[in-house]
Amino acid sequence: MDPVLLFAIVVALAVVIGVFVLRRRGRVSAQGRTSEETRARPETMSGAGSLADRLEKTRRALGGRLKGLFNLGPVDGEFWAGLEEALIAADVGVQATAEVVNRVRATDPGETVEARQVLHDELLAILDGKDRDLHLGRSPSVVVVVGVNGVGKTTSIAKLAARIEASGSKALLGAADTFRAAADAQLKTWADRVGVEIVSGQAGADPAAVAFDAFQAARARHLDVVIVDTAGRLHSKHNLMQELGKIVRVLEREAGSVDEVLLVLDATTGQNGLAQIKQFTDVVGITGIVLTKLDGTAKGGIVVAIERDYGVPVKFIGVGEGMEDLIPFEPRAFVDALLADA
Ligand SMILES: Nc1nc2c(ncn2[C@@H]2O[C@H](COP(=O)(O)OP(=O)(O)OP(=O)(O)O)[C@@H](O)[C@H]2O)c(=O)[nH]1
Ligand SMILES: [Mg+2]
Repeated sequence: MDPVLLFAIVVALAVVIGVFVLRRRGRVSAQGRTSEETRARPETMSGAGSLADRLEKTRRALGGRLKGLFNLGPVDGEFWAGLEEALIAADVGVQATAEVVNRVRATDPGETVEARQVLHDELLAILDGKDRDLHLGRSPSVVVVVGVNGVGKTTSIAKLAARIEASGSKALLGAADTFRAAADAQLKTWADRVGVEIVSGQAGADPAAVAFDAFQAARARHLDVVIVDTAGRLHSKHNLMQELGKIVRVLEREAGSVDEVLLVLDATTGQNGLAQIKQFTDVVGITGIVLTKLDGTAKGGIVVAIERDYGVPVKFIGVGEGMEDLIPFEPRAFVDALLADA
């Protein structure tokens, strides 16, 4: 090839790559100057193992029951009763199960293989079409993470921060759990592992003040997202619930709005955990759910009950204890995984 032409191609490539890198940096560091909404939906990270592997317990329990139904018998009364039982056992919920089974029945499938396909589509129809993006507006945008004790708030925050950093944005963690001993040390350990900054307060300090300080620090350092960890609390603890309202109000006043309030639910608590959605929504508006510990339960069908009965989108699911084990919830992949053994 003509050396001059080769030189021109190399220069053109260098310019294109340079412009791409600069534009990317500009987007990340344009705090406070852009009103354009950025949507942090980092592409699916590949944790170890497939989604179907991580959902093994649910998959085996639900799939095992369904397999018998779909492979053996005819579409008769026993088949419908078995289908209902299998869905309820997977914690799809009584009402959602009745709805799904009625819809499958209404298509009058002649063969079990048809019923399987309709079941797949009906489960997907309940979950599909919801907005699951993490909506991060101006910088620093604010994410507050709430939930009862031990559901996985702190761990999920670390995983979420890792995703945000991997997508090229910068996160800061606010340790507003000043209630539980050593909660800030736990968050600090995670922050060090992820490589993000953390702002914490004295034990017993006003959590709203810590959240405020964290937001101020993120703004001063031109970071993109501040994620605020909060103490686990039961809805019956009136003072703690009021305190949560205060954290959100203070952040709203300071930041203009809180971009996301994520409620963390532990999937292993099954239907019992669902009341938490209403309890927390009554105090702070919930924008999405992080459903943790799906790897440790045979009741993964809970996702269907959450979305049908409460209409709040599950934005992320926790499928393990590692840093990469928080993945965006994708309905099709999820339903495919649920029925993989059926
Ligand atoms: N298997 C599994 N374990 C998880 C998952 N998410 C969190 N955990 C574990 O759940 C336990 C509690 O997690 P934390 O993040 O401390 O929960 P928390 O909600 O912050 O707890 P408090 O601050 O005490 O209310 C830890 O042992 C985590 O490793 C998950 O998706 N799968
Ligand atoms: Mg915690």
